[in-house]
Amino acid sequence: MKPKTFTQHLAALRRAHAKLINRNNPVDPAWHNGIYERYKNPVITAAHTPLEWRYDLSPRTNPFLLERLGVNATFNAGAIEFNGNICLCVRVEGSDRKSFFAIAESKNGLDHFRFWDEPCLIPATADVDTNIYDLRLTRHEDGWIYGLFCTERRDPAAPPADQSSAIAQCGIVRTKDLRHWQRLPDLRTPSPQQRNVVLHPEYINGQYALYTRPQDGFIDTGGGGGIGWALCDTMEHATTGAETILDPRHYHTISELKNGPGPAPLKTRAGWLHLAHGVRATAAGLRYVLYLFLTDLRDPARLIAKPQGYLIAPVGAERTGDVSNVVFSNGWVARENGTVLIYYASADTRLHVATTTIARLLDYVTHTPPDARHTAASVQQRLALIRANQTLRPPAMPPSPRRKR
Ligand code: M1P
Repeated sequence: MKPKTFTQHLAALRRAHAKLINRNNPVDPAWHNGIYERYKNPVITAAHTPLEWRYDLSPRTNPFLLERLGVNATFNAGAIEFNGNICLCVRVEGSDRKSFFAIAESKNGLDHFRFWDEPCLIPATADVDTNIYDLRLTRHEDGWIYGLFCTERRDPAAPPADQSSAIAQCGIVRTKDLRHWQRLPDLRTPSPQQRNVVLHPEYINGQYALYTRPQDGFIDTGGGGGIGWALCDTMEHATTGAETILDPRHYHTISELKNGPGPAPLKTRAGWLHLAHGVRATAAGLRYVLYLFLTDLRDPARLIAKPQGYLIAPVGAERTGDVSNVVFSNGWVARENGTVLIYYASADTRLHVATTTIARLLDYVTHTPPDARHTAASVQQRLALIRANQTLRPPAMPPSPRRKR
């Protein structure tokens, strides 16, 4: 067989890429919990990134059509409705382990996501970021769209033998069009490290409000941890006062090791709806799941409802990848008709969508009992459910097929 020419090889790559980004994404019929739908395919994978970002497409300089700059993963995306479409600010991780942000857009938010021609150009501060990731988008009532993300630099106190200790802080950009990003000074808080910081969409008594995740060390939260709340006067030189913890960690729960805010909360008639991640330790490593809670409409730092357990945990193929047993979310969108699109990544590798409605999420968050904290009380919760069901008249069963005699 004759080897493929450059042109044939490139045509095959283009066909495969077009097929991938144009495929429909049906609901997964095998999944049912009533709370949300899952979908058959991830919405964005590394293979969705444009060929121009990975290959030198010139037969003169790249006669073997080699991939020059690989993409390792696409995950943890901020999300926003923009000009009627869904735009995701995706964390794209190159094969060199550096992450960057890129906008991918879709009409329905479920499939046909297409990256804009070029990734986002995020200006660096004087203290250049080594890596940036996990951007949360907030459309603030001041008229700007803010992006708060994690910026990481090597810990200057780490000895030369330690090439992994870092200082994580919150970087800030703002934009009006998702194309031009104005970099503002990094957030300053009383905590030595910060990850997962989120801007609340409304002023609180004339101040900006932030959900934080204070931590003492780069990996361990240490004495810190829990989802915090802090106020600051301006985003242009954002400096907060003391953080108060609104959702602490608890022994033997889904977030005993650490937790962190996900996307900016959604405003509902019953309160601010929050999506967050919780982490526990297992013999196989850390397990990240997503959970929901509600805070007071007038005082968003006051927790008013928190169901026990998780909302989303990895299932099936979602379980494996670069960092297995992880689901993470920093983006969701509530549409005007009440639909909610939840973007979650699995195993720090690929991005998925789940769909639900504000009505279903409020029902879930207000009618699921809170964590009972110990087994005996947990069994009581389940007994209450079972016994209430026992008082119901048995539903009419479909007639069983008659046997032929
Ligand atoms: O690997 C799982 C997640 O770990 C970190 O999250 P957290 O700070 O809450 O532990 C982040 O690096 C995140 O990007 C990643 O998905």
